[in-house]
Amino acid sequence: MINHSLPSVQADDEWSPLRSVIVGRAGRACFPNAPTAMIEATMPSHHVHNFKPRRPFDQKLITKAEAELDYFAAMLQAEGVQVYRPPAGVNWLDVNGYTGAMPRDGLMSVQNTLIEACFAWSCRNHEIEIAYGTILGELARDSRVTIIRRPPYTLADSLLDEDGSKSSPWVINNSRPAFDTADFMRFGKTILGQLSHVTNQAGVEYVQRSLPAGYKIEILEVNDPHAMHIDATILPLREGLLVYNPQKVTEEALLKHEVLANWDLRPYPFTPKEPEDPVLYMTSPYLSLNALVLDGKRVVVEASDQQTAKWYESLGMKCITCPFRHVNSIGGSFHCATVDLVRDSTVKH
Ligand code: DAV
Repeated sequence: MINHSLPSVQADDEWSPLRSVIVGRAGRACFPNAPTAMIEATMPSHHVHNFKPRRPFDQKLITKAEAELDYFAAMLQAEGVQVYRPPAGVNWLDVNGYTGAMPRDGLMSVQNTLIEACFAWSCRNHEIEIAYGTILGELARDSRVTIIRRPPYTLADSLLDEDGSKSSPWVINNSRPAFDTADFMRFGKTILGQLSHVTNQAGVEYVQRSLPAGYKIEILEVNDPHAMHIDATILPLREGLLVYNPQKVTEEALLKHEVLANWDLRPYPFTPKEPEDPVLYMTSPYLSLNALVLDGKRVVVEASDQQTAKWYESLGMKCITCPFRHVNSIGGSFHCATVDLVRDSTVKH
């Protein structure tokens, strides 16, 4: 299904009206089997012991997460958004993988280009092909679109120094490009990114080389010793309004970026706590900032998160609520679980 009026990929910010999107599916999701040093660097310390090789998430948790993803996808379709889904029932245990519920980590649209991540975690090496390969094939039928698949040299298993030494704050070295696409946020021609335990300088340079002409990456200075993904640190709700996690980034750091010069920058005012059931195995409790904006006026918020919904409404947004706590438990919220493929940009940034 190709919409012939718009390319199958055309999006360069986080807030213009959403027309087409991928919504993930959990499948038989497992705790990702990454080296202990990588898990310890990134995951909540009280959950590290759960990350054992070939350990699926609890089936009841997955069943509920799938139902939430289906409901969310149906809600987007009812809003007129074209929704692509990965195949149902992928057994990630068989392939020693993680899940198909978190497409944002591995795919990023910039204008008419879709970039595949060069994951640092080798248990994710086949995730994009298995979960989204068919979708990418369909999108690629549009000759106006460029899809940049991960080249084999970026699969080198060289990111951890054998002697366990570290010459930077990050657990990975710079021996080959590594990045998760969730370490970048699009603000038009400027993309703000962060270095993290899964994104190195070579990865940032690879993304920069892959961008369409005229687009550039700027690295945001964050204070996040466990950094992995920037999409619970900053959230642009519309052009000119950004919410940020004051534990991880300062207004001063944000204002170093020209693209945010005239923006209203609002620190998230609450200190969220991890729910008791289901727990957040893989993230901080700041998932309210991991939201999906439909069109700069409406934002999708987790159904139980009334305080955030009220606050976003006080900032002039309309909130659409959707249950998502079981998806949250396995790795992220609405931003993580989606990849926006087409947004109607009216403003040229
Ligand atoms: O704050 O733990 C969550 C984003 C996951 N993609 C965090 C980052």
